[in-house]
Amino acid sequence: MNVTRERASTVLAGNWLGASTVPSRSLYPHQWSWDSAFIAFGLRHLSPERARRELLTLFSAQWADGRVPHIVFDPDTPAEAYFPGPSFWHAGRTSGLVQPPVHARAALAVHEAEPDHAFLAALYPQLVAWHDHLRTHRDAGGRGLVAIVHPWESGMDNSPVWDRSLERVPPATGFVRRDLEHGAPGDRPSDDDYGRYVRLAAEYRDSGYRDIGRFAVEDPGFNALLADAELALAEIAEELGLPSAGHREAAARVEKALQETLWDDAAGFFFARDVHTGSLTREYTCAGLLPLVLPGLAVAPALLATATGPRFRLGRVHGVPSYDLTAPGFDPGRYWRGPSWFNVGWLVRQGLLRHGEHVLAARLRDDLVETASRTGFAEYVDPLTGAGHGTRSFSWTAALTVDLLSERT
Ligand code: 2M8
Repeated sequence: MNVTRERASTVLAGNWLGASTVPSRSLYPHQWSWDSAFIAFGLRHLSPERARRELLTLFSAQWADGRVPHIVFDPDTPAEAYFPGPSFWHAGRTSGLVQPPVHARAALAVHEAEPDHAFLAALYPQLVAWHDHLRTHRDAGGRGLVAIVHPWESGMDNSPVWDRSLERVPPATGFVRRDLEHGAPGDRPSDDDYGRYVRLAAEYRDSGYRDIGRFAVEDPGFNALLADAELALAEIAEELGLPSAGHREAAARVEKALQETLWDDAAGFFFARDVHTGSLTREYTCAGLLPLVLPGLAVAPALLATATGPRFRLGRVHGVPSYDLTAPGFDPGRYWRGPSWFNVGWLVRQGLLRHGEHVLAARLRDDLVETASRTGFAEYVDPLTGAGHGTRSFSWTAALTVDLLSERT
């Protein structure tokens, strides 16, 4: 076996809890929603059974209203290992937030690695309920797009795109950050930002996880991944001999709304929209590149031009920078404010392949594999130097490396 693949496999074995995988033993010692989907993309090559278990364990924690919680807490991990832990959320063994819906695509990929109709049939109604939940409970702007109610729901927690919308949230105090025990403060969010996250989460909790509160944003990344997930669901339905047209229509509706609402033609970019003010936040973040995953995206050539231009320099830096390289606030090491993350690089590469950009896709793949291996599967890397940041032995970095290596052979 290839040495890098073997090391990645060892990381995933070390982070396996028996029925799911933690993103990191130290920094994130529970199960995270979109992490598990990315982990399944890698596990399917090592053990399809573990990949199926990963997703089924996550969906065993699905709420009656269809939401898939962003964290499923491990009962055997001490309460003080992560904040906010189970006692904060008042939601049994989960949190009450969500993360981007990449699960249908992951389930399909796991099935492709080792066909298992019983697995698909078990998950299909749960995936349908999950997407329905987003459509019915989160269309805060009334335009057919999902609004996130907390930066954590984007998966890109500390992105500069939330700064303006977070100004109306006073930071909470009187809690102990656990993340700083494992991560360098210069790599992590500031205390004020963390205080705002805690305040927002507490307010949402106190509304019974119902109210769209002070923070409601239509994020192009989240919505593009939902449209892609509907396309995956259509393929799953076809595998199961079920009607699929409804899923393709749902995908087309989100894609149309994305283009009509969040696309700025002059900028050649998708921006997030603050539902409360109705205006676009004109920050160039990697979330705005994620609509590339949609094969029918009409504006793909213009978006690719932005991706390869000075703001992201795709193919000429390490990975895909999380934030505009030319912005004054660009910080190559700080959480979601500049560094490159492997899941984003992997998703953008999928987009490149879907739009026929094979040379650029190959360059990005080689870079991702080399960087992951050299940094000990870092959580994120400096796009300019390739230096590792955040925690190491990070599960999705290892899993997506296995996936990229499997494709190559
Ligand atoms: C980060 O988010 C968590 C909160 O959910 C945190 O900062 O404590 C993000 O990078 C997110 O995308 C990821 O899913 C999570 C676990 O890896 O960590």
